[in-house]
Amino acid sequence: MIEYGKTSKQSRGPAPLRERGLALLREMLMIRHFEEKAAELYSVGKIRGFLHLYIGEEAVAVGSMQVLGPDDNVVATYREHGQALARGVPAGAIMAEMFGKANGCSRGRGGSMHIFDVSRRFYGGHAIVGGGLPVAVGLALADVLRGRSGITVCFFGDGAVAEGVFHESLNLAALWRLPVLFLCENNLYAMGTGLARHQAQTDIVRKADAAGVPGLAVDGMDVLAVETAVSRVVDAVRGGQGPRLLEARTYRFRAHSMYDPDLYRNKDEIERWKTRDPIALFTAVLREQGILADADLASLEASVHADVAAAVAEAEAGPWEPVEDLLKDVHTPVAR
Ligand SMILES: Cc1ncc(C[n+]2csc(CCOP(=O)(O)OP(=O)(O)O)c2C)c(N)n1
Ligand SMILES: [Mg+2]
Repeated sequence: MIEYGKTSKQSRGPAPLRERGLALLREMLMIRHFEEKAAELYSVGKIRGFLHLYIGEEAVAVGSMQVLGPDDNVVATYREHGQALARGVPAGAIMAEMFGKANGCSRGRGGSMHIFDVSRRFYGGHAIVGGGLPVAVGLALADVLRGRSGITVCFFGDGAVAEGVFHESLNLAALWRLPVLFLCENNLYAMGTGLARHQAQTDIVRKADAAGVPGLAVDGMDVLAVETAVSRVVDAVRGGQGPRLLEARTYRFRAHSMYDPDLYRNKDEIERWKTRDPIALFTAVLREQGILADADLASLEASVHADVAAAVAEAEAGPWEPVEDLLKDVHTPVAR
């Protein structure tokens, strides 16, 4: 039988195995199809600016988000559509944001890299590599000072471990025993630069250890393994033991961004990783256990396609911000 981690969602009442398995699969399929549609819309100029796809990494966002409750904070990077969808940010609000429409979750001002939804404690979307790390530490400190019980999960890439702010953020979080889970999505590349090309120490768990933050690594292509590992480290963080780091080993199947010709990776390497596609792996698990029949998969696919189509329709129908509002909220008047 598939083993599920002891998660907070689970503690709200164990859903039947079949229902939970299909829900996890649906969330991953939603991210995959949402992004495939975004790529298509980018190529016809409906979405402009930068667009970084999460395709291949879906198990990390979906597995980890199962463990979080509404009082927890999430901070992500510019590759954040997956985390935003898994956190429950409405697909239409994300799509409209990418269209630059006023009904976008950041009112069309931020685009793909700046998905934000305070009502769901989803604090970005950060275009600066490592930019979310100190924000996460600040959110956790605010929770402690206000006596709130939530924890903060900060997603960041392997490229961010090269930034000074990574070490500073881990140091402060450890020193003040702040409730932060640093979740490194190690997809082996920072744009076109492989981890071993810019780091002498490529073991990210050891780097965290040096800052006084215990860490763990997990197979980021296995949604159940991610859920279980996150559940384990989150138990420690919630229990007041201070911050933890989880390194999810994953891979992006697409180029860094829509502008990247992807010439630095060996095609065989990409194909090898595709044999561990998180959606295909989990589909196989569910089939083996008799949880998923062909008809279930077909109906999941159909309902996800319908949701993506509805999100696009919402974005298309949304208004543009009036030109006279363009300077609104750009400058704060200084009181003299
Ligand atoms: C401070 C800073 N330096 C450089 C960049 C340019 N840049 C954008 S994405 C990126 C790679 C980051 O890679 P990683 O953290 O591994 O995330 P991934 O794209 O793999 O998800 C770089 C260097 C930036 N946005 N911010
Ligand atoms: Mg990376």
